[in-house]
Amino acid sequence: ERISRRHIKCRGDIDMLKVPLLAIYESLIPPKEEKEKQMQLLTSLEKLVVNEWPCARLCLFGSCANSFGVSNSDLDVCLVHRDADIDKAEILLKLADRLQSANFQNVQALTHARVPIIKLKDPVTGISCDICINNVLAVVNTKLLRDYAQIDVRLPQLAFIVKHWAKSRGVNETYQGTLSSYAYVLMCIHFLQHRDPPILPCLQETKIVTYHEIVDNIECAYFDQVENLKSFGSNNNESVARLVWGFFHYWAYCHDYANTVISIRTKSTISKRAKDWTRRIGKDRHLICIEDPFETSHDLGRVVDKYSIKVLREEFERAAIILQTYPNPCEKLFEPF
Ligand code: 3AT
Ligand code: MG
Repeated sequence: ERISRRHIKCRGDIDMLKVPLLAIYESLIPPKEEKEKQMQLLTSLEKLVVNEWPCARLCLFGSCANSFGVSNSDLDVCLVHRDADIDKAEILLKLADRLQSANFQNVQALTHARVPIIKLKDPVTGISCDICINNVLAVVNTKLLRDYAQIDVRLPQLAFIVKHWAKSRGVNETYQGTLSSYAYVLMCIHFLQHRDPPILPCLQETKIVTYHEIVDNIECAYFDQVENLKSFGSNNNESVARLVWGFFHYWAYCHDYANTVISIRTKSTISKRAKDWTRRIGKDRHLICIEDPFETSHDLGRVVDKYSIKVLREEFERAAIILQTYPNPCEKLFEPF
């Protein structure tokens, strides 16, 4: 059945869904005042941090800085300390103490997490925020995503709709074995790189490198002059409606989960065998493999287990079928699970 469905042609009237899907996209874009509030919070946090650690700075990362942030997202903040050998737990505990004294709410230091963070809520703006330390790779992958978003507006349109779908359907919870927002955005980029003709290039595969950093011994290099690539996808005139349908159809019926890795780093097919991502090692199962664009030994799919891979693939299929067959699919597509 999977094989035969692979070749299903998109419904003839798919482009009619462009108007309602774009209306959903528009409704998710944060209003200008929200950005201003985020900056206000960042400024007050930075004052407090610089006061204590004069050589530290704060950087935004994640969806508040990668242009894939919907309205009311949390703020992801990274404290960048020049000294790489600092004791992160010690700084986090001291910072948590200062934040509490400064009347921030729900301040929690999670020093034993894989990425140690402080969680807090700002009573002035109502924004929730996570602060981590020296997570410079996340700051760099945030820039990469932001640069991709500049190339073709169909990427942010598709990604907002996919993120909204994933949150509505309960498949955006890494602690329950489904995927992070970051992983979904990488899947959107990969999908648009593989349209025919392609809508996005592989920025890490172009001959010219205009951005170069070495972070935690990992080379991060790519072409970041994206204003020169604004017409890259102009030979492809697929509407966002066709792409949303195509996205779900692709992950439901076309991707070879057993053998191939999802990557945005290169257009060549990467096999799971080549990365030795074929067996379960400890908790990591590699049932869906999504390569981090810079930390290439990192599989973002490793949180997915035997049960949640089934849930994910059934959700992709459900979405594809609804878009293919319902006269007014939008409500059903985003129906809470
Ligand atoms: P939301 O709008 O908050 O759902 P987001 O883009 O902020 O989406 P996350 O909160 O999942 O995404 O993650 C925040 C950033 O942290 C995104 C990315 O720069 C980085 N990040 C998240 N997960 C990973 C990971 N597994 N490996 C490397 N970087 C990651
Ligand atoms: Mg976030």
